Amino acid sequence: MKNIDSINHVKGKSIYLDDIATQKGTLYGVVFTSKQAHAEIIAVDYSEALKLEGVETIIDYKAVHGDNQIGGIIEDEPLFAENIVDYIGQPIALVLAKTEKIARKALKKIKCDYKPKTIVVDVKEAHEKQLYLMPPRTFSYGDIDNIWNKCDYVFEGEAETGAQEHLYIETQGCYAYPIDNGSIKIHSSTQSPTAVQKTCAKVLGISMNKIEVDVARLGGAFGGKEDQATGIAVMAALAVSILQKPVKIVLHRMEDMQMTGKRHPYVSTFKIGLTKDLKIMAYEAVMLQNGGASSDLSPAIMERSLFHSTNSYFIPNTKVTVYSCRTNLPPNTAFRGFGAPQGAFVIEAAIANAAKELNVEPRAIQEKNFLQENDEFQYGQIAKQVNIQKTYLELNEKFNIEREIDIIKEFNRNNFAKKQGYSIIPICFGISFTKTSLNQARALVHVYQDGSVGISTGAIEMGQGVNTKLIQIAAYEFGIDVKRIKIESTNTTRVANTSPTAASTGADLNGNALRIACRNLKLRLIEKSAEILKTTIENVEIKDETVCCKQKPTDLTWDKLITNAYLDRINLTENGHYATPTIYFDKNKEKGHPFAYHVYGSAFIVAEIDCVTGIYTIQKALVVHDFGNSMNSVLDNGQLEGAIVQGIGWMTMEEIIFNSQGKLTTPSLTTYKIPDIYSVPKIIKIEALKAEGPELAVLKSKAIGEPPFLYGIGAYFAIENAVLEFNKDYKPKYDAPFTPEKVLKALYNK
Ligand code: LUZ
Ligand code: MOS
Repeated sequence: MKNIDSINHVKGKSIYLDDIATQKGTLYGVVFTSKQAHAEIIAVDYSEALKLEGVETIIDYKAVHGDNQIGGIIEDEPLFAENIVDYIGQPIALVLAKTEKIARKALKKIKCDYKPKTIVVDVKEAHEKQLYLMPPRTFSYGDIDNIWNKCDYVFEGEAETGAQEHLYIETQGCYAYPIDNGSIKIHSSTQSPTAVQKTCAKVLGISMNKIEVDVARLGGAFGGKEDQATGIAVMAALAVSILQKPVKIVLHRMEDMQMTGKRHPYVSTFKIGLTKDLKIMAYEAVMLQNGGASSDLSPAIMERSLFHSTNSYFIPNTKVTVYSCRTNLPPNTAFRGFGAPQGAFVIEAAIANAAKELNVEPRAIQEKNFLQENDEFQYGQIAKQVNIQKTYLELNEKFNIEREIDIIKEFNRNNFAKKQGYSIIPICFGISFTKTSLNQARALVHVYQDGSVGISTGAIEMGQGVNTKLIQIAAYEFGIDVKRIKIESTNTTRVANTSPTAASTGADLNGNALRIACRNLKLRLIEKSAEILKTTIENVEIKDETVCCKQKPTDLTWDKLITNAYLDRINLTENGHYATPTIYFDKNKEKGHPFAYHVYGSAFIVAEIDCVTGIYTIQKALVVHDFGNSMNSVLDNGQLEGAIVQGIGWMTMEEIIFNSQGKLTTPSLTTYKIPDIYSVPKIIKIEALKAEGPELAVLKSKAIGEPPFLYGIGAYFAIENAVLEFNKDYKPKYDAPFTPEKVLKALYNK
């Protein structure tokens, strides 16, 4: 089944937030933000701005009647700055005017006096000064202290990964308006409608039932709207509550890039110990996460870095610590992979480093240390249905990797000014929110009198195709055509207390809730069918829109059945609730069983560099991925391809630079480069591993959103290996992104 939105997307007919017809009298909100990265606010003068014709009002923290607080996990983030600003782009006030143009004009007339304070941008400096957003956390396993002297080889090094801009096509935005009796309706471009609802209620000082949040779809999110859509929505709702008029805020691209947080950059040190036969006996790492000015989702991201710090390997002795450092940057936030790519990069760097020192290929180490069935993860979960070795072996077989490598060696022998490099990157990603309580969902299903079906869940469609999967699930459960089913917008009055659509769990959680709702409703329809057909329920099933009795179609069609059921006053509405079974985690011990299952895969990545310019291309990405029993391979392959390209972008060309004053010097697409059609791998080939999917994946179809992002890590090492082909004396730095400038230096430096 194709994505249900694809035709309308291509025609430009799909409705996004900015397409919603606005009501007469709608005011436009533009955010006035800090121009200093760390300062005391001495005075803000709105008087000149307020004089402008068409400016309605300007609100700041003084207008907040509830709590001026939007921090979701830790309450350390004001909606509007009060006396102190902590980063450039931090909201200070909201200008409301009749048009966006007037509001922007007014913005320039606001005067703000600051008294500068010490700015910290660098994560190492923050660590030295012990500026932390929260206490550090450590995962340990085995006996790290007494293992080093038993290792034949021990290597130490550093690894660094940069930030990444989400660059969702649709920028952050919100449209809110008063409805009856002091209630407010909010259209928000958010992954987390309940977070918007709850935080609006808190800031406005009203109850959650007075806030209705509705989301049709997002033009991309990638984690950037898990938490950071909330602030914008709350500003709009606050203005609505004060003015009792509709208010719209849509950020400009450069505003969005300057105001919002990004993927956390990490600076890490590692120590790895191996035996003579390349078994990794010990691994120790300390990771510094640059969290920005407030904690946002950093505690959860820190946690996922720890969970994925050994990637797809079993290492009998480990100790990994993450420090979340407070700096004067916009609060960094969720981004596809959520700390896992950062954690996995460090172990892959450690392996690459050991391999280079020992003069073996990294794959010689990788393949000796793959996680095996019933191994224990360092957090206590026993690994089941482990497919990493299988994907690795199939990668070698299906794509004849030995031959691929021979071709590369041949190429390198025959070329001086061009070199190719390759890498193999295995992945392992745990599926479930690491915070156990978030692993729940609900679905609401109506069968209408004409046999058509309406479904609502808490899932947000952000281009990933979750709505298509949900329709497939309902069609499958009812035994009817997908054309009968409509998926409604995500709305907090229809489905409440939703978890964010995040952690790759959207289809699993909402799909399972939907299955439960459909099955319970279908049970009543089966009972009714049995009664009409004068048989017992075991004999009855619905297939191809027809009730079958003992596997033979009867003349009781779906339409007739629904008419009968309605006239007989049978309840044609059902609500399903799903909570992932078996998962738990004990934070005191840092042990438990946090994930429903894991996703595995292996990729072979080939890079080619031009040794005169430092410019490179990614020639190939060959992948064997563990989809389980994919319920939609078109969508799943699309997610996989997109994730690889986004991962490659993070590892290669996407470079976020803040200067020492905390100013973003790459706030637009002229200075921040993301992969385009020329920079995607020339060849991407994907093979699905033949393996039964786990019970806890919806219809055994494994989660797809984030895991394949980690394949991008392979691009870094492929480029590095190409550099080493040209410059044998190059000392790898494990400093991503590996931009063409860095490659050029690497080619000619000792
Ligand atoms: N969001 C979250 C996530 O709140 N918890 C998670 O574990 C997670 N994992 C990946 C992406 N977003
Ligand atoms: Mo996410 S990084 O699953 O919002």
